[in-house]
Amino acid sequence: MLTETELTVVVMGLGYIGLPTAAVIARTGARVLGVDVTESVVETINSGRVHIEEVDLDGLVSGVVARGTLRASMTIEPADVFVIAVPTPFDDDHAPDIGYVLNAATTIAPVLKPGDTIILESTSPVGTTEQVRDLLAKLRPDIRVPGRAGEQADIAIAYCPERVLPGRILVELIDNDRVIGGITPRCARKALTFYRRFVRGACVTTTARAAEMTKLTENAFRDVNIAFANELSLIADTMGVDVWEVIRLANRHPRVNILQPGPGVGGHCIAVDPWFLVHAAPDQTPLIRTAREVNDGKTDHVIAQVAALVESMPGAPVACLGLAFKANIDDFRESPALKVAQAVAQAFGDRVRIVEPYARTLPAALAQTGATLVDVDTAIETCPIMVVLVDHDVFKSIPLEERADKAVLDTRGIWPDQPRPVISAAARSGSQRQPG
Ligand code: SAJ
Repeated sequence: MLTETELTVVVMGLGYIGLPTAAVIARTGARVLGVDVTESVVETINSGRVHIEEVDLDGLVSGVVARGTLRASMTIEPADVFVIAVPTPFDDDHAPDIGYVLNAATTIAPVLKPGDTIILESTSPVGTTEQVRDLLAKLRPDIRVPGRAGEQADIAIAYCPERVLPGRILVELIDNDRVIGGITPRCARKALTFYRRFVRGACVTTTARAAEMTKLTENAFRDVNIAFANELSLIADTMGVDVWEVIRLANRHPRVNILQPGPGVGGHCIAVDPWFLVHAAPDQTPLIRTAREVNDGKTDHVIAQVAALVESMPGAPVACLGLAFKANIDDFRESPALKVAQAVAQAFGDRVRIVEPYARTLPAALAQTGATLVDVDTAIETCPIMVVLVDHDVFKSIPLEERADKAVLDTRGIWPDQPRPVISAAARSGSQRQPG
């Protein structure tokens, strides 16, 4: 039996999931090698630093690198367990691209040996783990893969989706329950033994296909429920009712729990994963597809609302509060706030002041428009129009007396005491033309 220090683990992909996962496993005493295709990422980690912002990750990584239990490299090495945590983007037709997963499997193949375990964590279309198995079987005909040679397989292959929330990754990696889907039950049990080293939550085993669909289901569930809230916000705007008050009141019902409307859904998960289901079963997914369209449409609606408000006050500077895809993080991927700020800046140029405490400089495309990055106090002093795009704590803390005389469009409902903006019905409903 392996002792704590003898287990060797390779984590493929050192991004938002791979790096925290590698560091948490290294903390258990296992010897972990993180493999990434980007040289600067490898160098940064080997010097004990991090290339992404996540609460407490810097301290953890510097500790495990200093102890020698975590190293990074661009080159694969043999190991007992291989964890694949690479991106699975989609193309323009919303077709999932599992190329990075298959590349990772191709990289692992030459160093595989009997007894090894391969675990896919990347969000993946149903059937991907079997495709990994088939690819490994082709590349290494000398090794018996599971599900083909029955329980006589030489290696174990499983799917175990990550489900951690950015901003709470290190806590949720330990505390969340894990769904572990094996190509065979024996594969699932092998992977379960591995997760038991660092997971405090329950570890539940199933098939690889069920685990793959479970992950997609979780994020589609959230997307559909946010779409409901966003649709409510459009109805409430049309009727001149405060949507956040309606939701607060409706949620007093014991079986109602409505989520929050916003400027759209961002991040690299919830705005992406439901398409994997739509792509796989287009005729069975009218609800999931419509939810995606409602959430993307909400961003366009907000852009039109902001344009109408800014046009109604000629020459007045406008502050866009926030660029991140959600509160209190520095992640701008697929951010609706960024999309709104970009469109508004494109239309109104140097009238636009951006406030983003999590950015040191503006993204290049925004800077080109003439928009400037300012701090929150400057925005309050200089901008009669304020648009809340992200519910960062620092924005929530602005008291009414500092914004009472502003024309405010609050897409996140952080200032319930704000007097309603003096904007036309057309602007409320976002029915004016798009800017630009
Ligand atoms: N949002 C709303 N209204 C809400 C809740 C969220 O508009 O009531 C927006 C956010 O502002 C953001 C987007 O939705 O733009 C997504 O944010 P999120 O906090 O809902 O989720 P993510 O993308 O940070 O993380 C999700 C999580 N999945 C679920 O909650 C089902 C996380 O557990 C997953 O690990 C992660 O996706 C992932 O990697 O798949």
